[in-house]
Amino acid sequence: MIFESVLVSSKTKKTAAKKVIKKTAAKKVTKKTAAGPTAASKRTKLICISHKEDCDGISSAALIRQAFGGDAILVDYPGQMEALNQVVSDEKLKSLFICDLGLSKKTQDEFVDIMTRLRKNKVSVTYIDHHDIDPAVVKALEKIKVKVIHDINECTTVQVYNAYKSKLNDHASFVATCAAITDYMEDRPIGSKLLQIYDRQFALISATVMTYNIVGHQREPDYLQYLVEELAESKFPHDIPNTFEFAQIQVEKLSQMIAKVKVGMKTMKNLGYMEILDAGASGAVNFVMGLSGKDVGVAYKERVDHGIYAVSVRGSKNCKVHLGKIVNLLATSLGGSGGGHDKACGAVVPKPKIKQFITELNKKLA
Ligand SMILES: [Mn+2]
Repeated sequence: MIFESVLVSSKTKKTAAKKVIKKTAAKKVTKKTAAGPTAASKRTKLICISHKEDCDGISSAALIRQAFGGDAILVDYPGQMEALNQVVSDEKLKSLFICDLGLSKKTQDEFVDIMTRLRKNKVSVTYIDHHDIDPAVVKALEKIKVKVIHDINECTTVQVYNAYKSKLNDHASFVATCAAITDYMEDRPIGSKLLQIYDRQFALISATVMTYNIVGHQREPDYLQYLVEELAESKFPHDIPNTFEFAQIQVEKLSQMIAKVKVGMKTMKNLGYMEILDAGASGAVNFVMGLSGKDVGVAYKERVDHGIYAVSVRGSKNCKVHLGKIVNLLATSLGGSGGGHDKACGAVVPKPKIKQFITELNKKLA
């Protein structure tokens, strides 16, 4: 869902970036960009770099595309900086949007550096996000005239919708509603107003089917691009071929996961935990929390070639601590990294430290 700092092979990442660059180059001029003969600069390209792992990231990219045209580059957290470093040397780049990609202590300085280079080249940059951010970073970005749209109380797509309503059609409010649901933010001031426009059950099933299609196609960058285009063209999820059939396959896999968690989950005083062998940790973690009866669930999966565990952590409504902050400090102290929201976060932990990570986390929850 949210700050899943891990995942997806660099192979997939590179393919995604390459393909988008090619596509963009072939198009030459981005939609709706006035590039008359009088234009002083040869910069014409508009790019949106957005989060590829959930409905909020994909939907943000779709609404930016509907409002401004241009192309999307879809990335996960590890691929974020690589994509930014790639666009910074693109001499055609005129305008850049960065959506739903939170920053961490580890990435924020490099991020500001890259933004500074873009601004020196007169590239217009808009950063739209809802993840916790260091106020000093916002200051630094505003100083170099990066437009920052940031509200921790609304998901990114809702903020995109709110900022560019006049350039969007009516259906965009539905795209934003689904994104808000997926990010557990449909109860926020703007999000809840948008949800009221639609039948709740209709919005829920649409958001859920979209989410299963996004999660199940993480290794197919062309399909994710296709989803961005279809949403930008105001298609409902059920009007995109085979989405409901695909969602059915995903729910079958999830029901098998419930059975596996019941057997494999272990508990400590303050948390439930489980190593996941054959699926993503983020798909299992809610079950680990729920079925353990504890207020915190931890699921982790080994990335064999990286010597690390990709860890997902979830807290229940009763969980009173800020898991993102605790996990950030703990993972960093063990030579890894991590962070995220109060009740949903992720981490990368060196393989030999995973047991220590769980025991220490259990202690900090006391
Ligand atoms: Mn989001």
